[in-house]
Parts: sequence; C-alpha cells; structure tokens
Amino acid sequence: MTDLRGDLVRIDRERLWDTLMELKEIGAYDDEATGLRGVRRLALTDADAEARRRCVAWMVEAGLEVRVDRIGNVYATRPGRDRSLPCVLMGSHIDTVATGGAFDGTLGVLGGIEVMRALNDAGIETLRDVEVAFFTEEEGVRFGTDMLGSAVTAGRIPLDHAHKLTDAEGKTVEEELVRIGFDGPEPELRPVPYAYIECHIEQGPILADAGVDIGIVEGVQSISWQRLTIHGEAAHAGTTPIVSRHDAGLVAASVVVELRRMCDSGDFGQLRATVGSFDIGEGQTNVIPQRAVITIDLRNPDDTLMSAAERHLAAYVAELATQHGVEVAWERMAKTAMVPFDRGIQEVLSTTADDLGLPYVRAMSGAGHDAQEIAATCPTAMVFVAGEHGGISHTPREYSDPAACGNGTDVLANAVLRLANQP
Ligand code: HGY
Ligand code: MN
Ligand code: MN
Repeated sequence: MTDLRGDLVRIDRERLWDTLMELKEIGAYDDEATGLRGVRRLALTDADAEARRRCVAWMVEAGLEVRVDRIGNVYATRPGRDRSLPCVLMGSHIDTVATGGAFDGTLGVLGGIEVMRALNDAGIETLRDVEVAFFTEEEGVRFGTDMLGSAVTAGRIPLDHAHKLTDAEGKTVEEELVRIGFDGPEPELRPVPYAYIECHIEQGPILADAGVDIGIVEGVQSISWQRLTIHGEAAHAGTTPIVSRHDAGLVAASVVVELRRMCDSGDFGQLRATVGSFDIGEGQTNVIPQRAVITIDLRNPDDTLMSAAERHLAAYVAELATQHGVEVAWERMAKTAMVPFDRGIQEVLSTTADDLGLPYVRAMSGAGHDAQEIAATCPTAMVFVAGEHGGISHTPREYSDPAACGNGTDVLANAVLRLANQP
C-alpha cells in the first residue's frame, strides 16, 4: 500500500515475516550447543535445492520473469515501462553455513520478493525493470570460496574454474548444479544493472550498540582465506624425546596462538583472524600428530595491513617449520580487497531512511557479501538491519525482530523505487 505522505511505499511486514519463517524450516536442524532450531542449508544440497524451488515459486506467484544462469544464480524480473534501460537489481543468498540462522542472506532475497509484491499491491509501474536475485554459494562453506556465484557474474572468478570446485566428498559445483536442476542456460556475465542494493542483517554489534534498526553500509573489509597443511612425523607419545619430535599438532596450535597475538598487538590495525577448521588427522591419544590441516580467515578494513599480516604469518610459519622439522603447504582459498560502496547509492538509502523517519548509522561491513562482487559491475550499496544478542550470526542464535526486518525492507523498497524511476 502507498504511504499517505506521498511517494513512499510500505511492504507487508507480516507477509515478509511469514516467508522468512517458512524458509527457515527448509534445512532446519536441532542445534545441541544452543538448544535452538538452526538452519543447515549448504549450497547446492537438497535443502538448498528445496529452498531455491520455494523462492522461485514465490517469484512466479509475484508475476516475475524467472531465469537461471550457468552458475545457478537465479534472477526474477518485474518489467518496467522501458525495457531497454538497465535494471535496478536487489538480491543476496539463501545458502547458509552449517550452523546458520534464519536471516543471513534470506532477508535480502525474501525482502526483495516482498518489495515486488508491495509494488504490485500499490499498482506502481516503474520506468526501469526491477530484478531480485539469489546468488550461488555465497558462504563458501561447501566449495571453499565465498561469494562464488556473484564473483562469477562479476567476472572475478571464471565459470570453468567455479564449475570445477569440489566439496569434501569430491563432488564438483557443476555436478551438483546438474543434480539439483539449477544448471541454468543463461550466460553468467549478465547485462550490467543500473544499480544494486542488498538488504542484509549486520551480523555484528554496531547497530544494536547505537540503538538503531538501520545501517547505511560504506563498504566491505578485505578477506583472506588460506588452508595450511603441516606434515610432521608420527611417533610414540611416551618414548619420543621432546627435542626430536616433528609435531604437526604443535605447529598448528602455535599458529592459532600467534594469530590471536597479531590481532591483540595492534600492529596490523583492526585485523581479525579465525581458525575455523582444525583437522589433526587420526587423533590418537598416544601418537604425535603426523599431519594437521587448518583454515585461516583474516579480515582487515585496510588492504596494506592485510598484506602485512599475511607476510608476517608466512614468515612465522616458515620459521616454525625449520624449528620443528615439518613441511608446510599453503593453499589460497579466497582473497578480496576492501570494497568501498557507491556514495550516490548510499545517499539514496540515507535520504530514504530519513523520509521513512528511521534513524540509522553508517558502518563498514565486517562480513563479506555478494554486494562486494556486484560493486565491480555497477553502483552498489547495502542497507543493514540490526540483530539481537549483539547481532550475533552464523549461529542459530541469529535473530532480527519483525520490526527491524520490516524497516530495512521498507528502506530497500523505496530506494529501489526511486532508482527505478530515474531516467
Ligand atoms: O564470510 C563471510 O563474511 C560471509 O558470511 N560469507
Ligand atoms: Mn550473508
Ligand atoms: Mn554468512
């Protein structure tokens, strides 16, 4: 329905919330650690496929033209008056981490579909086409590199390379796209949009600390993902003298401790480091670990300090290898620079929030998003929505209330509407 104060449109908050609550049941699981229902919907699994089909059904019900590209990205178009003009694109992702919540990514996709319904309800015809998308494997948890689908459509990752990526069982992206029926015919390098806006939960404490629902996002910090494999030597835990050990587990653990020291030191700015995966091989109580494999996730808003951190880490590990007589192998999984968002699009978002009477703060994104990839192709920005429990995310405790989700999606709707009527 159209707002009484003129050109503002309002989404149907109940309808949006119902779709969020319905989608979170696809891939739902009982999380022991929290006692809550979590969401486990890794990219291209059966759960992801079912969620994809459900979103496509909602898109078709809203009268949208749906297409699928060769990396499985799905686009749904609401035609405008002049179809020769580049579209305004909204979107995000519906794949989750293995211990996910109900809002990461899904708010931007279901919010975009709700924007389309609200435009239909208000009988609004836009000048430009408006599209909503969900991108493949944004999380990177299954196939090892994040923002995969959006990086392919932005031309950063070649389709062929993406198709060949494998999961822990050796299944390729291409095989899984075919298996779930989302190996679309559309070229992955899509027509360049006029603008892209992504609505997403903040996944951190900034908005909650400021007591606001809305964040205007200024950019995304740099991301570095590496896998480190350490080959030592198995030996008896009791008989082997300390000085003659080649303990892969000790080297891996030393890296974890050094990463935290690097963050605490301040020598690398606002560096954040995480070893999220720590594989110690057979895991035998009385055997010195022969092999350890860890993943290292670094984040930094400053590219120069990110590179300095990577160099320091490489030198530290090389020294450890010599000291402990182990072999090390590095594998690059992902690397993206800090991405600033378009000031013009940020301006449309902030004036829209003002017109809606919604207080906001400006913030850099701590998390990676599809928007950072699409920003390479067209003017792009994001609107953040506050989360409860300090904005905690990538856990079933992730929660944003109906009012915050509705406010964020109203900002999305009206910013998209303004852009879609720009000649
Ligand atoms: O890793 C990230 O920041 C995002 O959740 N994919
Ligand atoms: Mn996300
Ligand atoms: Mn995420």
